[in-house]
Amino acid sequence: MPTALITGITGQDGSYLADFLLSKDYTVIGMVRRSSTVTFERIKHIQDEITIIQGDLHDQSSLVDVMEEYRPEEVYNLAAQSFVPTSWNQPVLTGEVTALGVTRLLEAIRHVNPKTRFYQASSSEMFGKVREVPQRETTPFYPRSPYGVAKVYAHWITVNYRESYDLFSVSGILFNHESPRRGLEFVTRKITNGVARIKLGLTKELHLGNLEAQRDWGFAGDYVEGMWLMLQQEQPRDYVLGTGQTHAVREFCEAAFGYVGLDYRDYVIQDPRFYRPAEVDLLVADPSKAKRELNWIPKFSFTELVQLMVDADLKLVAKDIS
Ligand code: NAP
Ligand code: F7E
Repeated sequence: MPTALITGITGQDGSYLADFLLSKDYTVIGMVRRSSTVTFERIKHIQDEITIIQGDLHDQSSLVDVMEEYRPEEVYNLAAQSFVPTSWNQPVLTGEVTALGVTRLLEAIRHVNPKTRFYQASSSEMFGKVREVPQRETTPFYPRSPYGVAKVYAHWITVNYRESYDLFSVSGILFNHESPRRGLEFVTRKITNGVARIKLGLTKELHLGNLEAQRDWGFAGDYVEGMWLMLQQEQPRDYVLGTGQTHAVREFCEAAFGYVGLDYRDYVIQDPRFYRPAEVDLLVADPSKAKRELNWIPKFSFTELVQLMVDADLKLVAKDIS
């Protein structure tokens, strides 16, 4: 069976992708960076079925070693400094990992085995101050954060290595995708976890930033299948994945609080601490190329996603206090 290397396996997407590839009988190698405490919360249920190895996108030799030792047929580069606000506080680190890290990995692939198929986790944040609505593969980029800028570099280096060295390297331009495994600082999870804590009496308020920003939110489990499909095509091409629906943060609040019988206006406080130096106001995907060529269609609706996340957080918080 094929071997796949996943960088960022301890993250939200890495864990769902590992679940998915195991279900297809892949040998899964997960690259993790060294840390003083274990960060395997999202993959503890499959820890015995995957091989964990140390490596870091900062470190070229670690990437070459991993490629030489495991010779994967497919590499999914999901590792990144992925939190947009942190990219203003740590812009150089964000560029090192999220942008240059991709070149390091592509170089390792080119030297060790140029037949390796490569997936780059690109982002709708590249569209930023959008030039057209909805956004598709040909929409010009206008990133609005150091994170978005780094992802634009990573996108073009992926395209460039395909065109320069004939690598099978593809860029999946994914719109926001969420789940109960989403990091707690991202707005959807912050809201659903806040709803659970309020409902169960642990707190009375939830501090958020800009409630008017609109995002195209889907379920992460649907999106990892799209990543895999991109690497199974005859030709390497780039694809947008999204639902084609957009909702404001305010609507997410309304749905999440409403689901447990609460009115978000009684609990949500708009707090300037969470405003960004430059905002991405509106994102909505045109995923028609992925539908046409990959037969990829997201299965979860917005309401189902909100409810899935609130239910999971209610369980989690209840367990924590029991
Ligand atoms: P995430 O939960 O933040 O996971 C990021 C992963 O990258 C973690 O496993 C992290 O390891 C790892 N990492 C960070 N720095 C590293 C380094 N220097 N070397 C090796 N690994 C490193 O992100 P996600 O939501 O799963 O997203 C996966 C990828 O898709 C990211 O590249 C993200 O930018 C991109 N993306 C995400 C979305 C979305 O809506 N989720 C949309 C478009 C694109 P630790 O566990 O040690 O921190
Ligand atoms: O913010 C607004 C905030 O941090 C969404 C990453 O996975 O998706 C993600 O980036 C919106 C923004 O995600 C709060 O201003 C309001 O407009 O959940 P987020 P993001 O910045 O869209 C893209 C596609 C990626 O590639 C990234 O890696 O919500 N917002 N109040 C808030 N956001 C946060 N985090 N916290 C608030 O309190």
